[in-house]
Amino acid sequence: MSRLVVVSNRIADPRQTAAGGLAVALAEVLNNTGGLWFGWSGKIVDDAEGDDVHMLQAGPVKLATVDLSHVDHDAFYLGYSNGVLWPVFHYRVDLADFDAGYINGYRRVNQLFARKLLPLLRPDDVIWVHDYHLIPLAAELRALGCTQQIGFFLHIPLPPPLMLAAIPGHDWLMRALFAYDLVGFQSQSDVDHFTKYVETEAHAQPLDGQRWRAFGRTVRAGAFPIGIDVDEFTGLTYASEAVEMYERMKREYSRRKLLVGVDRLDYSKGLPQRMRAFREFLTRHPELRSSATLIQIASPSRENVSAYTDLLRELETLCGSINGNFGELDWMPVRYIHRTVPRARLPGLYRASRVALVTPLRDGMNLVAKEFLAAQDEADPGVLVLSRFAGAAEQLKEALLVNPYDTEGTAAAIQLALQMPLEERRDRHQAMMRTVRQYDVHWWCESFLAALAEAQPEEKGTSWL
Ligand code: ADQ
Repeated sequence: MSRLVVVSNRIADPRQTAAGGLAVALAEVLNNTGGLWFGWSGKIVDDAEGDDVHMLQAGPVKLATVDLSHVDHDAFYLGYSNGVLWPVFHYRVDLADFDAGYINGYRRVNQLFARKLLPLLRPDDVIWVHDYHLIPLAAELRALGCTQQIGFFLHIPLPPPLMLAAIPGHDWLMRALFAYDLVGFQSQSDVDHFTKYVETEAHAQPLDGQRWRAFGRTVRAGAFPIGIDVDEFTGLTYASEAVEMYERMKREYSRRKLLVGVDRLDYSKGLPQRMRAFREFLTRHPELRSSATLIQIASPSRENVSAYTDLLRELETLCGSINGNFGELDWMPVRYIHRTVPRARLPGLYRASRVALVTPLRDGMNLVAKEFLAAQDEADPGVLVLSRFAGAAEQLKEALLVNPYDTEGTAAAIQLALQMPLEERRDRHQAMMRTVRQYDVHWWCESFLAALAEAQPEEKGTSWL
């Protein structure tokens, strides 16, 4: 079995349970193959220092990290990755900051990663690169002579070709995908956008519905919807921290139904739209008002990118005005918490909630939707209200699917969810859990790596760039 090398911007120590499902799943494969995980250390240093690789042995897995200089961090991470690619890939061209210097920083860091990773590689390694920060990594590695199999997985959506074309340098970026042997997306609609782009803008030749040829290379592309580790999450649900949380919530809200939202504070998650829909629900259903409370947890995220500060202010204002207008002495409709809740407690909150509001404007997948389902009591499960623009909506068809821009439609779904009879809740939950179990994070890992193994490396030593 070949050794697996995972490359991602941030790495997690697989020995720490707080790391989450993805780290756990990757750690399993890394453990089995005595693998290597390479990424940014999370440290920002003065320019002169930032060139060493830090090695750490975490059980059978090797962790290798590099520091970034302030200049590189600003241009690569805050600039191109989160100021250009993140907004445009989430259909928010209006929020993109197309500073000409960013792309150089982005390329510089990808070159740094390639240069530092190359000496650590063995000839039969299989390399799996993750996410939008590292799209050109394979191209940089190939330029240095790397001939190993390299796969790429995009955790966020891929927008349609015309939206991609708004990015200065989009042709360079998309061409770089052809340095991979396999490119994986979250959903079929992302694959369709890829297909359309490469066929129209790059004049790639479709080979068999799964592979495309351009720039002297063949790339395979497909949808590999990411899942959760159901057993791990169920384990967390019935461990003491989550059970304590569940019991506390049940006690405190014994006369009310809980609605829950758990997100990073990000404009893609549709938080103001969700609050407006909840306000609409409260306006339309005075009879249901004091029987429901929305707990919204929004963990701080990328606070040094300006679009995020604006969002924070908008959300605080909305929550304040809803509570001011609808609250009673003994009841506040919204509890908004701008902090990260420890992962071990979340399942308790999910289990105590009757409804989850997962209403992003655009989302690659959204794992909160799947985690909420996995934490429910099968005999008395809650209801998932899910945006049709989350990748998860392609799989979870039995959710109450909503258009988050449609305030009234979402408000109506909230009312339906709160009043849904037990039998219907059970049927929908059972059907969705079948999917969540079948397409779990292990399936995701195995099916991606199997497809990568099938995508034969070709044109050894092909010149690139
Ligand atoms: P994210 O945008 O971070 O991830 P999501 O999938 O919802 O979105 O969450 C990832 C993890 O973070 C989940 O395990 C969730 O429980 C946890 N989480 C989210 N908000 C939290 C909070 N407030 N407090 C504590 N934990 C929280 C990106 C893409 C997604 C894609 C994932 C995985 O944007 O579309 O599903 O990667 O591929």
